Amino acid sequence: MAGLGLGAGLRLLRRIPPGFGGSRLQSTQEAQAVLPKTGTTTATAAPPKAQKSLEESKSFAVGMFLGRLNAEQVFPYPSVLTEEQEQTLRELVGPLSRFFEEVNNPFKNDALEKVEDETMKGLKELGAFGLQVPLEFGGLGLNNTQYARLVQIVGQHDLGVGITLGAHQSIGFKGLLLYGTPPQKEKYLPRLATGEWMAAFCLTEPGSGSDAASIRTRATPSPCGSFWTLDGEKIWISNGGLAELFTVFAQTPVRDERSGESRDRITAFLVERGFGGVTHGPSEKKLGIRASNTTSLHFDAVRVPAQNVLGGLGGGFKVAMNILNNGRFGMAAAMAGTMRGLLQAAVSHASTRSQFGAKIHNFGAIQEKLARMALLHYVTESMAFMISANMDRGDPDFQIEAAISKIFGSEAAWAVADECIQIMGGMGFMQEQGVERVLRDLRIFRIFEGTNDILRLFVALQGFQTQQCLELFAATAEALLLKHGKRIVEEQFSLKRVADAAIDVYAMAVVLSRASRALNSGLPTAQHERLLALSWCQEAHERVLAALRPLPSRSFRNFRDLAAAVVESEGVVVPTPLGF
Ligand code: MYA
Repeated sequence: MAGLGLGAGLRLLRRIPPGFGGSRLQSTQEAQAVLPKTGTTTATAAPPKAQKSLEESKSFAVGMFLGRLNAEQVFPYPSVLTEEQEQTLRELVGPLSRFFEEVNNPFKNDALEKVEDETMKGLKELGAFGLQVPLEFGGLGLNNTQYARLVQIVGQHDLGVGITLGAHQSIGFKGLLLYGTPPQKEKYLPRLATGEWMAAFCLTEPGSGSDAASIRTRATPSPCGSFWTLDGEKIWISNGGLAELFTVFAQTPVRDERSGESRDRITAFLVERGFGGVTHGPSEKKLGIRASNTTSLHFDAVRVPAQNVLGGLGGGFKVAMNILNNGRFGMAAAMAGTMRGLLQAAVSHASTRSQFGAKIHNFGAIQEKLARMALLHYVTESMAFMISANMDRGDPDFQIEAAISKIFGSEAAWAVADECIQIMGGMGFMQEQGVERVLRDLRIFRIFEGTNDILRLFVALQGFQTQQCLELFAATAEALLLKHGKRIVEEQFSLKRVADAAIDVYAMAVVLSRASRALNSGLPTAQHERLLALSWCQEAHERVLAALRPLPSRSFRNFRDLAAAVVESEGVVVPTPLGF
């Protein structure tokens, strides 16, 4: 695990008292002391607040690891829209859906490797570039729940367009919304809201992917203090070739108040293309989301005014993390939309295609696939709107849940696309059906905005930091901590299983909540939702038990040895059965 600090976990483990043998933290204060200060905020609020004490945290996921059922954030299933907000949303849903059905052409965008000019123009007219920008700056002023509903529509029709819009507002200028000063907002938001200017988020570098803290782009202060000189290279930047405004993360010298020494810390900057010295590489050739623009970016002695520091000197790592935390539910919403479209395509085929004298939806093998696809969709959609509502209510702790929803949604959508193609058989493999494009587009969602592997470590380690867990979590966590001590952060085999169990427990709570609401309100779909929830929970329960069952360390050692041999041989180790 060289290079991957997940340092908060390490720092925590350094604080475990010598001889820690399953004894729990004595007090909430002790537990609180080891939790990272992962302050978060809603899109339009002031900069993130410090994390409240564990006792006060309403997060279901934090509670889960504390051995406490924090039901309040999850039950009843939240409804946050006022009548007016619902009305505004209804007035947007129709035109946006029609736009995607009648104007946008995902086949053409994919083939052209850009979003068609007419489509871009139409999206701007609809206000799609400023969905969450406050009204006073020319945006639509939507909250997270309203945004999620619209993102679903985009995700259902064209993920390439979704990334163009998402890279702009979900991460490109989200930092400006979260941390911008009033003059920064006044200067940039109006142009960004209309789409006159596009934005991009510049974190990743050739040598820095998952290990975000290792970036090498550097900003040096001028002697007079009025500007910074920015130098460095960023890669795989969505909207890199289109954007006029970049949120750029760079190392900066920061004086340590106590020691007086200068050390490097990350700072975020708002960088205009027009500052000079900003160039981009050619558009990358990609497996999917081809309609979106991806390029490298080069910053060569760019003069950035001091007032363009975003979120304070040295605060850039937290700025980056909180932008990502705030955007992740949007990915789950987009995935829920994609699955809705895929299920429609699969059903349309299964209910018209006859084989062996019957429509194929009558066969058990197809029925199981359709049912599982519906389950995965239901869970993802329930998570996305649960989290957006939690954020809209001002619940400060949602980052573990948001990471869970991103992991779950991206894997669910991949599985649903795969099964959709399987149901459609040879037809699904053909370009003209459009599902092969969706499959290609979906592959990146398990990789970007934090790989699912890194996010699983984040979920498990954040949970471990509380040191007390629901019964089985407690037993597992303690056993693992006892066994591995400070080296637990390196035990990725075990951490993955704990994260998988946490994801399943959260998914169960969310669908139980949504189905209960449907039953209590007598919705026409209530019985169907009850069945979805029950079916999901039966299997998820078994998976949790299996994931937390101690695995013989031999299994992990075997994986390690097998991988080492493959690496050593630079590929397959054994010859063919013929021996040559
Ligand atoms: S953008 C590129 C995405 N890149 C990443 O996601 C990078 C992944 N890496 C990381 O996140 C970090 O490096 C990790 C930490 C997590 C591995 N929230 O010592 P540490 C705090 C708040 O553990 P490290 C892209 O892909 C921590 O508590 N705080 O850090 C484009 C500690 O604080 P303190 C956090 O070991 C996609 C400090 O930071 C968090 O170095 C395009 C240091 O922690 C957190 N999460 O590694 C998408 N994590 O010092 C388009 C850590 O106080 C959008 N900390 O104890 C599409 C939208 C959908 C469509 C929309 C349609 C409209």
